[in-house]
Amino acid sequence: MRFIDQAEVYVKGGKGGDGMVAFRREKYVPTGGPAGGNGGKGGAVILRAVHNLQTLLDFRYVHIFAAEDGTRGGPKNLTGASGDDLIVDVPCGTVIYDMDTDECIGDLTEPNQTLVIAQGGKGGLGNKHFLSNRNRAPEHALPGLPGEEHSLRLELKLLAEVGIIGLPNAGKSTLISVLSAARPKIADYPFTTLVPNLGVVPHPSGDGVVFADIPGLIEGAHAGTGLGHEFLRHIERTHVLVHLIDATAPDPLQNYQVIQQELLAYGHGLAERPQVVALNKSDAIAPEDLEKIRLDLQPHCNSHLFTISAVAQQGLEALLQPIWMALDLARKQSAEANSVVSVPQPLLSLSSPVE
Ligand SMILES: Nc1nc2c(ncn2[C@@H]2O[C@H](COP(=O)(O)OP(=O)(O)OP(=O)(O)O)[C@@H](O)[C@H]2O)c(=O)[nH]1
Ligand SMILES: [Mg+2]
Repeated sequence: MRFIDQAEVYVKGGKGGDGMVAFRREKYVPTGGPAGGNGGKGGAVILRAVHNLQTLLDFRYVHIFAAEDGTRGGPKNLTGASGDDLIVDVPCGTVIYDMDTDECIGDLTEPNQTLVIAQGGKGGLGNKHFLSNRNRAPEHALPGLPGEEHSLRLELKLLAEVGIIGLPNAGKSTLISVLSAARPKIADYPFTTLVPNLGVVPHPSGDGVVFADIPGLIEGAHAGTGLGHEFLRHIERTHVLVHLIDATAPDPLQNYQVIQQELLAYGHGLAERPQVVALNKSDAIAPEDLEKIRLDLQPHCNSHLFTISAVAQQGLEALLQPIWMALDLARKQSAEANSVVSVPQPLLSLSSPVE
């Protein structure tokens, strides 16, 4: 199964309508003068972020988005109709690149945020416009201009604030399924999860927080082994990581270290991201063995090591507390940082929501 979080699309603004050559013809007015109207403006292609889309899957089937052309001017000075704008919905978190220059031209993060990606062409002037003292009967009009065209690459970086990571089979999908309404596939073999699953977990404030169950990482993930690099890219934008370790695995400590190593090797600050570490599957292991693993592992963790059973839903409340604390702190810090850092202007104008 291919993971769709990138898509290539071609967008084209509508062509402006042609200007018209026409003359007034009225009874008893022998030389009526030019009366050809201007062509209408072509429609624009506008990308709009919506919260009810989670993937770029739709773009696998439709790649070409062309807005409507303006119609040509009419006689009696009638301006042609403008072409309708074409609004293309994308998931929140879609980053837009120009394929020709590889330049980032926009980043749609908030619901209803829009980006005019291809302007429509202007309508051509009708012959009335060319009336002058020297030319009382202009016989020409201008054609409409073509709309802008771009080949774009859309990239979706999931906007989950909390990422659940760990080796395959650690119980990540099980955890998200008990914390949220998400119902991902769960199975006792590695790489069950091939695409990140999102789930909304209720925050004590009453708000919902998006968690992402990231497909299992393995050694070498940072260099592209397994589904690796793809998914590390997705957790770049999370504020907090929940690192799950299978307590029933032959060597939980080594499992922990493999993931830490991958985060470090990938860079982008992932290794410094606040991490809540938990040993999972406590129901399936004798208490004394569990204690031994805990003592083994705790000195290597920077924070408290939690013990949970996702299946038996034990220890989950305690696990959520440090997640909310770390998240609230990270949100505060990022709000402060955003208020001082000036964001580079995108190439094309980001506009307010479309009416
Ligand atoms: N006994 C026990 N088994 C669990 C627990 N959590 C998960 N499992 C089992 O562990 C297996 C793997 O669980 P998943 O949730 O699919 O694991 P995952 O980390 O999402 O795995 P990948 O998607 O392959 O990376 C399944 O058979 C689960 O039923 C737990 O708390 N206790
Ligand atoms: Mg899974």
